[in-house]
Amino acid sequence: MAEQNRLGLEKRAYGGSPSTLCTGCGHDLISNHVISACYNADIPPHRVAKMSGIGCSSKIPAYFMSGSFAFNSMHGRMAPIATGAGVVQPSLRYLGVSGDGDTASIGLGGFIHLLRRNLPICYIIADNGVYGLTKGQFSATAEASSVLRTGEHNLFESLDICALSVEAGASFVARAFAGDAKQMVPMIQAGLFHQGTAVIDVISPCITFNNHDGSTKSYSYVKEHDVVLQELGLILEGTTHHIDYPEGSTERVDLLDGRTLTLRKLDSRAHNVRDREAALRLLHESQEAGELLTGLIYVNEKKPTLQQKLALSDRPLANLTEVELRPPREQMKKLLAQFR
Ligand SMILES: Cc1ncc(C[n+]2csc(CCOP(=O)(O)OP(=O)(O)O)c2C)c(N)n1
Ligand code: SF4
Ligand SMILES: [Mg+2]
Repeated sequence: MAEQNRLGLEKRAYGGSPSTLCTGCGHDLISNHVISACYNADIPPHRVAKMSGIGCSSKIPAYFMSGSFAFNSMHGRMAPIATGAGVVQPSLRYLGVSGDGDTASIGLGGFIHLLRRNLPICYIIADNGVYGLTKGQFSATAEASSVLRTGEHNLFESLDICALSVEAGASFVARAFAGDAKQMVPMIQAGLFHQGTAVIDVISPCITFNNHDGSTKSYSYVKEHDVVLQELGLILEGTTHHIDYPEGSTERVDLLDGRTLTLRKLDSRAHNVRDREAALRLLHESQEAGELLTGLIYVNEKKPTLQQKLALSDRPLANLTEVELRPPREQMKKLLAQFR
């Protein structure tokens, strides 16, 4: 019999439709990592809502967990639609997949406000530096030094999604490489169990339009420049875990439902993941040095979520009765008095 997780589900219960992306596209690796992350962390597929926008990247949710809720929205509109869904149905676990074009160009306004509000969602950006679906134009995350396959040079400075997210008040900011399963699986799990918006900027090479010399988002460029900050691990609720790392080299991040993310520092810089200023400095310095830094860059476990700020019920709006929804008589009187 095939192996099962603690819910009694086989891994194939976490699969989706066959991919229609180009063979070798980094986005297909992301789908595989999501499947492993959710299967290993015993997440019931029917309690997940998959959100996306438009782009090759926004097709990713079709390739995992067919049994989940899903909303494939308009280009750049994943953030506001997820916010609406999260407010009326807070009991689902939200998993959003967007592209660098979808998030950092047309959807930038909505993205920034999602971060300010801290909606609980694992927000993956499949970042390939181009608009893959519309045949490979530069996106806003392409480095100024980038050259297209056609020889066209990028005219503009790049926008760093991680630095922007830290600046905008995101409570979890990470960067990863789609080709690194060891890093991606616990990172997605942590993003799903983080209490707030978890931004994961995943460098995901576009094999067709941006995998040549001159690209800073090709498989070979990432492998040469990747500087991994930490080795990540996830401790599940109810499991005992022995950490045999040397004293002081490990940090823990508290997540929902008794889960913990462990970070074993690999980089010689003693980066404190809870220091916002240091996170920005680190990103700026590493960019200057030509490094591609991956790992957990910033976390704030204490930032209240949108639901907490608005004191919303954790039950879906549709399940609340008329009596529960009606304001109390005294409140109603006070409200009406304001209009007299
Ligand atoms: C309102 C609107 N404007 C433009 C487009 C055309 N369009 C479709 S996908 C896309 C960019 C996709 O790039 P990205 O989000 O980086 O995804 P990728 O295909 O690279 O994974 C654009 C401009 C559209 N569908 N809708
Ligand atoms: S065009 Fe690029 S991003 Fe789109 S499926 Fe092909 S390789 Fe992937
Ligand atoms: Mg793209």
